[in-house]
Amino acid sequence: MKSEILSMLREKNDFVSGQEMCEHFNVSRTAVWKAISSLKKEGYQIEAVNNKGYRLIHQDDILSLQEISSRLNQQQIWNNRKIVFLETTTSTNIDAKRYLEEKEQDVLVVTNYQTNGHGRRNRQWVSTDQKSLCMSIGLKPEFLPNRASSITLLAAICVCRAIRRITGLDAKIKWPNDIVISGKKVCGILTQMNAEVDYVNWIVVGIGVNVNETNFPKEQAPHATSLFLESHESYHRVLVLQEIMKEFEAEYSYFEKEADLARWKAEYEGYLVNRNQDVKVLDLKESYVGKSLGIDNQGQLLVKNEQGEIKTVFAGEVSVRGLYGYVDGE
Ligand code: BT5
Repeated sequence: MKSEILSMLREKNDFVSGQEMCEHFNVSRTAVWKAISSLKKEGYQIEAVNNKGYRLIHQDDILSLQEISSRLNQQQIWNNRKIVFLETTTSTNIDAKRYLEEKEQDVLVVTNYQTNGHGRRNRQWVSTDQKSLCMSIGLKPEFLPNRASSITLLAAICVCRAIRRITGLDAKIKWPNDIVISGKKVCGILTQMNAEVDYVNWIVVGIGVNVNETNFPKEQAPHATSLFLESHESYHRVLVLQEIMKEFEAEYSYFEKEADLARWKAEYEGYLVNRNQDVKVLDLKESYVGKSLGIDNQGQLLVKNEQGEIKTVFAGEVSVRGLYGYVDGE
């Protein structure tokens, strides 16, 4: 009930009487009072005035199960689906995987602090307690395994839109899975799956966004940035989460029905920071320099090499070294 009370106070943005809450939720005054006290303990500032009721006056950047579920419920996002919130965890991707191995239900895992996050090929993803957004969307999809890599591109579009809408910053995508602002990485996406040849058991889309970080460890500092560092404003991580989920839920319902990424190709290419830029493709077999032209409908990067041939680069198979500021994996 706490999350419903929170939604009500947020929606009204004014005093709500205890009586109104009792009637609305069909509970006693004591139950309302207990829920309000508990919200206060979690850090919400709720004003109580005789004959007027309760009002939410200020909100810090609180990430909690109530906060997440009340925000998502309010917008009819992730309805009736599982949300797991952990104060601290090693990796939300691991938690989501574990959940999907045991249960038949989609899951959203969010944490306040991720201590051992990872990127592709077991690279490290660093997070800061109470400042970073670390979330994993775990799904039991109906599509074939060969479409899984496209989900990363879809998620990148969703994050890009969300960041642009909330901050007004010029967020771009570095193919396939980085969101960058002013040439620095602000978000990374890691998609993992468990599949048979023709069947996906589960898929996890892990998203790490640097939200309110004021600095980064020495190794990341030259190439990493946060929404705060770029805009000099701090943001509620739950708002970033909510906007990403709003986008993801809407787009994923199309994605499940469509055969490829044609619907999103133009938008993705519009955000592509490496478009028409020289890139260095590092393949297992070869390495070459070329111009990145955009993506095909499967989400593969199209690169014109120095001989004028157009090559397709598969997500996850190579790393593309953009020549614009930071270098992947170094
Ligand atoms: C990624 O891998 O960028 C995917 C990151 C996914 C993180 C999320 S958080 C929630 C979920 N749980 C997890 O355990 N993971 C997911 P990749 O493209 O391989 O990039 C990794 C590289 O990014 C590292 O080698 C560093 O150079 C750099 N890096 C690490 N932490 C960073 C940060 N906070 N901001 C910017 N760059 C970072």
